[in-house]
Amino acid sequence: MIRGVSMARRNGSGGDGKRPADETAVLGAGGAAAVVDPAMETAGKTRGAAVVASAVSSAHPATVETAMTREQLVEFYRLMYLSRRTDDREIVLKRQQKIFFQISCAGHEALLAAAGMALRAGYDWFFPYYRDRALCLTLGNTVEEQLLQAVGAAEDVASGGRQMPSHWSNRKLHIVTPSSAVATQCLQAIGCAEAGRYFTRHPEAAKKHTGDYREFKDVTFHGDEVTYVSIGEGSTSQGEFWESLNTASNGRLPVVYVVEDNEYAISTPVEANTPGGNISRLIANFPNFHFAEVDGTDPIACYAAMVEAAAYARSGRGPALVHGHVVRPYSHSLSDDERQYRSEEEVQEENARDPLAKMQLWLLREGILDEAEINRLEQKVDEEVQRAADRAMQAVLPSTAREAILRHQYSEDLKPTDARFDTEPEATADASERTMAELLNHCLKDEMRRDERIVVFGEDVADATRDSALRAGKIKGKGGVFKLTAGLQKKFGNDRCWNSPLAEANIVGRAIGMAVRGLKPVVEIQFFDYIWPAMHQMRNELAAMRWRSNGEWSCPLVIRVPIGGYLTGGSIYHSQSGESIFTHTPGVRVVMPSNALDAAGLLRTAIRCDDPVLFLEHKRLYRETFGRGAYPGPEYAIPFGKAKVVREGKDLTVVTYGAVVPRALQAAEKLERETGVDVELIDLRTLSPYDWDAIATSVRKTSKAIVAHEDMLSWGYGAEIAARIGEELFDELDAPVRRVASMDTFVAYQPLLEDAILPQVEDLYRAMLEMAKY
Ligand SMILES: Cc1ncc(C[n+]2csc(CCOP(=O)(O)OP(=O)(O)O)c2C)c(N)n1
Repeated sequence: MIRGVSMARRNGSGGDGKRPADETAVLGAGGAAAVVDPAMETAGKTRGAAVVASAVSSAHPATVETAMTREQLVEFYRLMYLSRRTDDREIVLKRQQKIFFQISCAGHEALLAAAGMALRAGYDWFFPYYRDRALCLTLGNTVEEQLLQAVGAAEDVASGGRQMPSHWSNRKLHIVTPSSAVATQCLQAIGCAEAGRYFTRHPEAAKKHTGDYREFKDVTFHGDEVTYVSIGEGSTSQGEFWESLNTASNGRLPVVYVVEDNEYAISTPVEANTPGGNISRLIANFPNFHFAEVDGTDPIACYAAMVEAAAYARSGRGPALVHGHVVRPYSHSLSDDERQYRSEEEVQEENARDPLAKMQLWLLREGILDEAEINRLEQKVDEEVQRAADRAMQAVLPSTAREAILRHQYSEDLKPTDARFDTEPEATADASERTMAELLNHCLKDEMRRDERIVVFGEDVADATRDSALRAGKIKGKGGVFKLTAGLQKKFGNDRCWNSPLAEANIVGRAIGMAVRGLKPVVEIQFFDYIWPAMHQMRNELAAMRWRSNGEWSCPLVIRVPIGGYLTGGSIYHSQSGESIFTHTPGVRVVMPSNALDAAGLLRTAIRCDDPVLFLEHKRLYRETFGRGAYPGPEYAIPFGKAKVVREGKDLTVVTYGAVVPRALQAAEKLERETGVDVELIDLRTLSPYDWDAIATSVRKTSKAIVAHEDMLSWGYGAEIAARIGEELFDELDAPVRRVASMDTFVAYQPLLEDAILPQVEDLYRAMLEMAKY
């Protein structure tokens, strides 16, 4: 018997050796393969059977070269078999409890090896799905590397033991670190493709620079590169898939999508996810796309479809999407047992389409390999997998030292706390007092002038998308609902400042993909209240990317967000706070200035540093009289983690930030006037990192502490600071630490209610007075 044919279907609870693939299955006979050209679709025609393209048959009608040599065909089979054998070895290792998770590529090998063969490792860019073992092996990832990830070894190149197996990542090959969240990768792939195009148009921007994040972000790009992204059919239900189609289509981006349709999303069949049961039909009207639907178990058809898709995208005509109908011969993962939700008959039917057995039989039938050659090839692969497994079993495991665990949470190269960001304001000719909004706008302009890698996008941030009237000087332009980005598009062009679709995940997901490539997106979320669609990208992607890839990948960027209430009528959806949700997220820096000068200095540091920064701008402070400042020049920067003592005092400490700063100051001044109590007021300015030394020094002096903020009291930012003061400064305290914050509810519309809900000067005054009595 030929060795490969013995590979029977397995399920999660134990390879039960169901019937091997039906020997009547054939390849390249047309099957389900059809390349759908949008133009031909509209003409009512579907080009069928664009499948057979090999050394033995060359009836392919396409213009691109889709023929494969004998060597390529043999290599194709070897890669498919290598992928399957690696899965099988992992399954054994999981059962032996030597690895801790397993999810396979079984049944998807033909489609993915084809994708790998049609694309260029280290030239094109890859955002693969967890099923993409065969793709990664084809690109040059080794079995040993894959098994090192499975054991969680220190030398695991993908993550150093931080990510589950099948979370492919390899810098050299341009395989970008993924999360486990399905569909987020689609938007990142869009950003990646946009960055490639941007650098092609602005090659100067790619040059190395010292003194900021660019020192650590080398840029490579090719004018004809493409970005690959793959996804399961179930996950196409996620909005981020659709948001990505919007931008790929609108921008005619060189993205090659692969939808791996095995008809199941764990136990949920395709018809429950996709209306009509076929994703190709739903997406067929997106303009500028090349679509292909193919039998994903037919290697030759897959290769032809992938070569055509890649050629289309590479030519700059637009994105391509290959929808491959594959099978899932093993359960979803080893944690799943498909016998609970699939009938024996259904499973048997699918067995006949196992791509590995089909390919093997086809090679035999076509005389490309004989039995002995197949046996030799498979034996060599088996030995390779065995050797890799042996080495992986001996691998050194990661250090459990605290510093090692925390390494790469943030940039190890350039910290925003660095002294280089500590500069004095420049005395300029114009000393007039400017608002926070003005100085932020100046800072954006200065930085964009200095650094061509900065791009600004978000909802309504451009001056005018339809720009002819703008360029003709007939209209002034919008520049953001708060006008913070006014004039950027006009000054720096449409490539550097543009309006995004109204989709927050689209903004952040794309920005991540761009930042991976070395651009510096400074994006805007229009209101903090609407940041939530982007939360998935922010927490699971933006914040985690550097840590999860063990420092191999990073996405330093800035997300500017107008935040907060005190607006008189802002109500629930224009007054939210929620900074502690993000300070509770490792990997992202959180900044919240209270005045114009700090805002300018901190935004500059945010832009020049090497970490992702959430830059929270209090709407109420944008144009306030309080805290205006003179333009501090184009180099003024403030390091993160350095609080400002707004008012020195000796009797009690108030720690606060944002819009509570002016309110606390007012309360403190009133208190001193009326009672002589002398309050020390600390403005944290950056919330993560925060200046513990400043807090501790002050509390040691005053022995009393109030933490005040606008966000809700319970589970808020103050809880952490108060707890730490209690833990570390207990002996210094003369009174329990107190918090002043908003009520534990939303902000209401009616101004009387708004006033009652948010902390006011009187609340702060009362708390200070009571605290002073201890
Ligand atoms: C956003 C998100 N929701 C849920 C999950 C849990 N989950 C992991 S895989 C999966 C099914 C995916 O199905 P499909 O996209 O069809 O791919 P397949 O596994 O069948 O290849 C689910 C629900 C997840 N990883 N991410």
